[in-house]
Amino acid sequence: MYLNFRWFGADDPVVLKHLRQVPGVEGIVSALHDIPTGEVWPRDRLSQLRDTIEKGGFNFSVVESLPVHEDIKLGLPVRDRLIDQYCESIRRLSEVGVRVLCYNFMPIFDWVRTDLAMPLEDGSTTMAYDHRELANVDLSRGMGDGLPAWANDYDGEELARLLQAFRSVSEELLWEHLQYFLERVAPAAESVNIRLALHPDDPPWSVFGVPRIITDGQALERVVGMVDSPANGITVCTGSLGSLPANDVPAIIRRLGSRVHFMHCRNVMVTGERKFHETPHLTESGDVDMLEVFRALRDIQFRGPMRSDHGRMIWGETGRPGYGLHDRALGTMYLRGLWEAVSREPVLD
Ligand code: DNO
Repeated sequence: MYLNFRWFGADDPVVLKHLRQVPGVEGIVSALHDIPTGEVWPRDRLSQLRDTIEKGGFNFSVVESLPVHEDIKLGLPVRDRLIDQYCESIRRLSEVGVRVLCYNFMPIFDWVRTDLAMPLEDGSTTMAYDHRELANVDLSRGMGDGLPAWANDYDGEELARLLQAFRSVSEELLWEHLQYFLERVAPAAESVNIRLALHPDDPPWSVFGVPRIITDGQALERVVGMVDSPANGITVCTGSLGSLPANDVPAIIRRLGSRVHFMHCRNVMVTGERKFHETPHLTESGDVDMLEVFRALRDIQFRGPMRSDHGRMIWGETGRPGYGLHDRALGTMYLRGLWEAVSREPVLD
């Protein structure tokens, strides 16, 4: 395992020189966030990003995300050109030394929360989700307004068009579109030594009537079985999977084995049916047994990148919800400590 930190680039309020002071962090997870989905990422922008990261003392090890265009998820004829462009971006990532690519296959919406600053008893704030509150969201105003849709920012009109288009895409059809995509993208990634890491849907159920398929261990096994390439793997996000109590994350890790390409570690507390909030990373704070997650990672001899996922907002920090410096740094130290402990633990048969 090697530790990474997600950094959003030059306009991130979190700066690389502070990340240097978090012991154990070797790599940066980043992306070109301003390139419209579907366009090939420019070489000069990628090398610029790599240079900045290396000057800061880190490796540019992971890209999160290279977003998949909605027309690929819809299976439209234009997908062939879009997939070719996706493969070209992958080749360029390899040229700047990136080894892992995290992406998702959630239609329209990326991760969704209904409260970005729920107060916790300790005076911090955290993000929360309550499925019943989706009914109060006015989608005619587009996504910029109250919904954290990080990869895309469709206006009301575009959103209405997409919601309509996905109405005729069943879960099975979405699976077919994923297979079509992977059959073309996995060989391209394999040939340039990039490991794909599909992120589970967050939350792991349908939102706003749009299908979501990457919701549990069975789905993740289906993904890796679809295209038998060592490049075709998974981001195991403990928080996304953990918001569905039936998901046994350590067992999922053991079954996926060498196809776990990237780890996102955070904790959640499930407080009702399709209702949860994020907590500190510790096992005792939420429903994810982080120690058992780490034992599973040790047992599969995980050598890939890991990052501390969403933190609370603590010590008065403001900024991008979930992505401040302080609580992610605390989380990082906890994860580093768990790794040290499980690595030294005697393994019983
Ligand atoms: C949220 C992130 C997601 C993730 C994408 C991966 O904090 O985990 O936005 O980056 O879903 O494609």
